[in-house]
Parts: sequence; C-alpha cells; structure tokens
Amino acid sequence: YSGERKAKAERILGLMDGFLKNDPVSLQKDILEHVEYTVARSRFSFDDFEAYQALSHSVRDRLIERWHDTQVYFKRKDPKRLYFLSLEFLMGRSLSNSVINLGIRDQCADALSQLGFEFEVLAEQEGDAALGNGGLARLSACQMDSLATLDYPAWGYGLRYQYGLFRQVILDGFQHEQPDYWLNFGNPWEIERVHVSYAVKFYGNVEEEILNGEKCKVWIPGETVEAVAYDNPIPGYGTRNTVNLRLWAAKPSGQHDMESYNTGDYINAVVNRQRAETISSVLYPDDRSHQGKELRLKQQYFFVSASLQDIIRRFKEAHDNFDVFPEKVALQLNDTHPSLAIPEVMRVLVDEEHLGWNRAWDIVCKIFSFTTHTVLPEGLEKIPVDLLESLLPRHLQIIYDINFNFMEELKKKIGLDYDRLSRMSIVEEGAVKNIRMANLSIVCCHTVDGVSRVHSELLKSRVFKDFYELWPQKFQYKTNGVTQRRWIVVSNPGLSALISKWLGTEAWIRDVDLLTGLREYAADADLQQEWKMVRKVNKMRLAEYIEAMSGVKVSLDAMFDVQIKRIHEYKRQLLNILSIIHRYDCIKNMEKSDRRKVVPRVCIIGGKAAPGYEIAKKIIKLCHAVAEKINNDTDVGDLLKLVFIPDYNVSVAELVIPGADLSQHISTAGHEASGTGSMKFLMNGCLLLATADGSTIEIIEEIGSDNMFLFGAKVHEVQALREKGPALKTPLQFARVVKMVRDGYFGFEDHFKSLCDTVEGGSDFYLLGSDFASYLEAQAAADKAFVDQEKWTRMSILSTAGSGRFSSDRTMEEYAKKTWGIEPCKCPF
Ligand code: CR6
Repeated sequence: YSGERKAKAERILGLMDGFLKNDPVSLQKDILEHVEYTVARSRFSFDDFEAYQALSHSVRDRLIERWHDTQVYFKRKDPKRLYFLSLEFLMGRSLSNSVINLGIRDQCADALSQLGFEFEVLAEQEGDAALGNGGLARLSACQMDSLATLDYPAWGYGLRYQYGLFRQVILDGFQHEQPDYWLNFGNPWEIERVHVSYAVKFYGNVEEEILNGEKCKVWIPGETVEAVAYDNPIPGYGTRNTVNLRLWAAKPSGQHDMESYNTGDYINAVVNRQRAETISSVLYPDDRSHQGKELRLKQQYFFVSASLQDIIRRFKEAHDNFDVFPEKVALQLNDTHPSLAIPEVMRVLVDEEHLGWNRAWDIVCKIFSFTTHTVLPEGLEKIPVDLLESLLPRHLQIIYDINFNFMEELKKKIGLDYDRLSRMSIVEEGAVKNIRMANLSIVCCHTVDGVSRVHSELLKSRVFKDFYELWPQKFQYKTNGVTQRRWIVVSNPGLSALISKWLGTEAWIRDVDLLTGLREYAADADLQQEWKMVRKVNKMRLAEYIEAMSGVKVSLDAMFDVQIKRIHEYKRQLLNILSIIHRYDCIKNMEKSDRRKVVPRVCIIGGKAAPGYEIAKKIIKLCHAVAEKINNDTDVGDLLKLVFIPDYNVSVAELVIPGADLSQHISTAGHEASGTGSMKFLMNGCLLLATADGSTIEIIEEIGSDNMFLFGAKVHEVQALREKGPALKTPLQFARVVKMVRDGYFGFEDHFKSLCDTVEGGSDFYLLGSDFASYLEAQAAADKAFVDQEKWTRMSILSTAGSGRFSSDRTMEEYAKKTWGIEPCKCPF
C-alpha cells in the first residue's frame, strides 16, 4: 500500500493485538466474550449448548484469520486453481475436526475444563451437516480436507440445502423419514456473504441478434433467482492454508415482477417470489438414479451457473482476456450432476464474451475433467429433452451443436456404423428423447476417471467401451481415499496416540505412508496389549451407545461385526441377515455342550434406504424382525445379538467404526464402484469380511488375502453365473433360511414374500444363493481367527499398517498431478 491506504492500514495494524492467541487463557477470554456478545447469554450462567456455540465461534474466528490469509495469498500468486463442483458434501460435524486441524484441541480442552465444561460433551452438541447421501458425498468432504492439508489452491462449490438427508426413524421396525432441518439451531461454521450473489436465470426463449455484423444468440429468460454464497472454511492440518467450500442458497431475486404487483395481488406476488427458495431447499435422497425431475435439474443449473459466474469473475479480476483461462482454471465434475457446467461455459464464452464457437470449444476441452462413481448403466443420468428445452432453451441448442460436431467427427473415424453412432450420441432417441449426461461429459472432458482400478476396467470394457476405443487416453482411475485426520485422529484418539507413540512421531497424520512402520511391531506383545486395550475402550463406548439406542445389552467379549452403509440390494445386507438366521438356527439345533465352542457375536447393521426403495425398506424391517426374535431368546443369550443402529450418519460412523472387530463389504462383485467405508475400518484396525469388489481388490494387494476374510464370485464370474439362472446351485442351508422367512418364523410373512422372491426362483440377480456357501466359510474363518486373540490383534495392527494407500491425500496428489495440473501454494505466514 502507499499514501492514504498505507496510513489506514498502519492505523488498523496499530489497533490490532496481532493474530488471535491459542493459549488456554486467551481461548477462555474469547469463549466468554462470545457467550456474552454472540450467544447473548451471561458469562456467569450458560449451558453446554451455549458453551458449544461460544467455543465454535472462537474457533471460527481463528478459521477466518487463516482463510483470509490464504485467499489473499492465492490472489497474489494467482496459481492455477482447482474448482471442485459437487452437488453433495457430507461434512458431518466441524468442531473436533477444526480444532485438530488448527492444532488447538488440547488448549481448547484445558480452557473449557477451567470453565467447568468438558470438550467431548460440547462436541456432542453439534448436529451433522448431512448435505449428501453416502459415499460420493463423504468422499467430497474427505477430499476437501486433503486439498487444504496439501496446500492446493482449491475451491469447493455446492448447494446449501435447508433440509439435509432425511432422518431415519424406526417405528415397529419400519423406516420412516423425517425432515432434517439442520439449520434450526444456527450454523457457526458458515459465513453468509450477502454481497456475493448472482442472478441465475431459467425458462424463456432464445432470440437472434446482430452484433457487429455477426449473428448471435440471446437468451431472454423467464425467471430469475438469486444465488447467495455461504462460505465454509476448510482448514488444512499442519499448515495455515484454509480453503473455501462455497455453498449457494436460493433467494428471491431483487428484480421485481412489476406485472403481478400492479394487478393488486400483493400477497400472492410475495408468496410466488418466496418460491424461489425451494430450489435449494431439499437434498434428493436417492443415490440410485435421478431421472427427469424439474426441481433436480433446477438445482443442478442453479449451483453450476452461480459457481461459474463466481469463477469467471475471479478470473477476470486478474486477466483481461481468456487466453490463459485453461492455465488458471481446472473444473472437476463430481459425477455428472454438475455437467450442465459444460454448455454453461460454452454459453458464457460464445454468447456473452463473444469468443466464437471454436475458441470457446478449445477452452472447454482443456478445463473440464470428470469422475464417474457408478458401474450400473441405469445409474447414468438422463435429462428429458422437453424438460431441458423449457427450463434451459439455450443450453439445449448448445448441446445439440456439440453433438452435431461430435457425430460428424465420429463418422469420419468410424464410418456410418449407425448402431455405434446412436449408442455414443449425446442425444438418446426414443419415445422420450433424452440427453445423456455421461456422454456429454465424456465428449467434453479431457479425463474420465474411475474410482478404483476394477471400476475403471469395467468402464472401459463395458459401460463406456465405445468411448474407450475412440479415446483410450482419456480413461484413467484414481482409487478413492479417506482422510486419516477425521477417521483416525478425530474419531479414534486412543488409537491415534498409540500409533504416534510406537512410531515415535505424529508425522503420519500428514504422511500416512509412515503407518507401514507399525508392521515391524505387529507381533510385539506390548503393542498388542496396548492395542487391545484401546480397542476395548472403543467397544465399551459402542456398547453403551447400542444399549442407549436399542436397549440391548451386549457382551464386550463378543465379536462386534458391523455392516453400516446405505441399504441396497447390491450391497447385500440381506445376505448378512440370512447368514445371521443361519447362525441362530445352528445354535438352536446344537447340543448344549457344543455351544461352548460358539464364538459370541454382536451383529450390527445400520443404514438408510431411499424413501421410494421398497425392497431396501423391507430389508430394514426384516433386520428388526430377526433381531426381535434373537435378542429375546434367552436360550441363545450372549452367543448372538443383532442390533440395527438407526439414523446412520457421519457422527454415528465415527463412533461405530473404532469399536468394530469385523466389518462387512459384501457387494456382488462388479457392483461397488469403489466403496470407502472399508478404508475407514481398515485404518482403525478392523478386519474385513469382503468380496473382491471395488477398492477391496486393491486393499488385498496392500494387506494380503490372508489378513482378511474373502469370499464369493469374482467380477469376471458374475455374468456366467447369472446366465445359469434357475440352474444355479444354491446350498440347502440357503433354501432353509429363506423358507424360515417365508413361513413366518419372524412374522410378517406377507410383507416379506416379495423380498424372498428377489433371491429365489431363478431371479437371484445379486447372487446371494450362489455366494452363500463361501460366505458361510468366510464367516467360520473369522470365528476361528477371533478365538486366537494374538493372531487377531496382529492382523488388526497389519490392517492399520497397510491402510496408507487409502488416504485421500494420495488420491488428491494423483488428481493434482495427472488430471488437474495444479501445484501446492503454501501460505507462508
Ligand atoms: N454410492 C459408489 O457406489 C463409491 C462412491 C464414491 C458411489 C461407491 O462405490 O465409493 O460413489 N456412487 O466414489 C455414487 O454415489 C453414484 C456411492 O457413494
């Protein structure tokens, strides 16, 4: 600065005490001030929730300081930035994660204890930010943590839903959905930016105009909605860098529709305006398919348009033409949900910036990359042309033009192979004409990433075979990863401290490959003893939670066997339940003297079913019906318990994962694109019982197949097995347990009939019957291993030791180097 600005800056500096201090006394002062001035309670009398609010605001202040420094530094350096576009972010709670990444966890705990509060208790006051469905959304959250930690100049963009993923309430064993109005008690982790807002347009029509002698298209929109930014600072660990997750909320536009006001219907005019807010009001709760809903399409365009206006504004602040746009901007599409960004960039560059089609297209082809998260063709998004035409008429024209050029180019390469041309076309012809968003993304992105190796192989050999043959170089994969900060340090502090003690350093929290150092101590009796102790404490915590939630008392000596994830037929929770019935049946039919040999088990299942997914809901009901029977059978007692954990979410996962002995990842091979839950369990020293699917295949390479319990058909065998249909051999035990369900052994036989029909009579699409025998063998192997606690503990240590490759730090580094071309930009302060 110079002159007047310099004098002003100096005066401000003179008034400042410097950065906020992190010693316990300074923290106490800050907390008390927030109690008084932010929460507006008396410093002399406030409760746990108010203390949580005040503490959060004190932490937020520190986040803001770092956020400012980081943004100023990025602005000064102007590096190539990554913009990560995702319709879902499953952030969970922020307090514990923030204080750990800021390095002030212990100071906060000290400060609070002197004020008579306990950090852990306050952390429990926070609700989850559940702006996502499952794996894809939590992956985005893990990746943001890694991007910040690795100092990458990244921004996340998404939607600020007022209602997150529904709350699951179980009544008589049936799932009911309740709205999650998560903002009810305020959200100290976001900063509302009333001045960062953009007009987003919908509907209307396209007209032609002559500008400087050239024809150009002008979109005359029919409706305008305002997008307002809410910033969520994401702190890195062991760095000052704090990146931004900017979420958009819809607000009525400032531009008034004079017509309706003038007609004198003031109340209705206001109510209509208010409707704009519905765009960002609710998250779609189905992660299987999204087809043809106008509101969904509006959400997609709303967040894409606002984000791009923001990105282009930032770019234009530093550059006066678009020549270097591809050197400064990388746009990552998290699945096809944000793929309207492609025609939107074309529209802005061609219609508003008047760059000309070819130049705009050249830019588009350089800036976009796309990651797909699904294996199933039916999971690929389609948008009905009619819908697009009415909501975004100009975008439809642009998509048609892109497709026309693509088809012409393709014809030159492959000739008039009409079958192939129609398979690859962005436009799907038929009774209902659709836009295939995956085809659009593949045509326009320079890279198409899968989320595990086998996923990418399936994309290349099946789902996108035609495209792979055309552009083999576009297809890559980056195996998913999760952040060890949240999934070990935050959620399992006991194990975290133990790891640091034995490795002699905390450096693994940033450099997770160091975990392999545990391998040399895996058989060390002292480490084993301490490892078991930590795990026992975690099991106690989980047992208390189970009792509080379900009233079931469980024995700590039992094996805690966990399957927590969304309920899906392909994830085969039904297979798990049927094997639990088999176990129960075996115990019941055993001689009393043999029961001593039974390894006691607590089977824990948790997960939400999409509200319209009937079969998944029946699986939940079956779980409860079976649990009711088993848990009330005093004859079986502690040998077997089954509990369903309701309302599974990120915070529940943080509690359950550290306490699990065994976890199940048992999808029919070839169906789970990656799976990330397994990685969290692995990091926490939980053994896996799994099929060779998704990222499990790579986990086997890291820890060895003898360090886990594998079973089931392999990816390449599934097709042939399916073709056998009714001729498939299924074991007698399978028929027996299904019959027990059919015959009403657990009640509700009418209700369960259609569920049983999905696995019998030749219709067992997910191969529960044919995998049953090998599943039972794997279960038996797990029982046998559990009896030998020394062996089990060694396997547990080796699991953690081999988990480093599944850190999102590794994933983000691979993307940065191979896909985005970005480099770290570390804030020096
Ligand atoms: N449902 C995949 O099914 C993968 C995550 C993250 C999923 C899952 O195997 O681990 O994405 N896919 O890549 C989608 O959401 C479309 C998921 O979470």
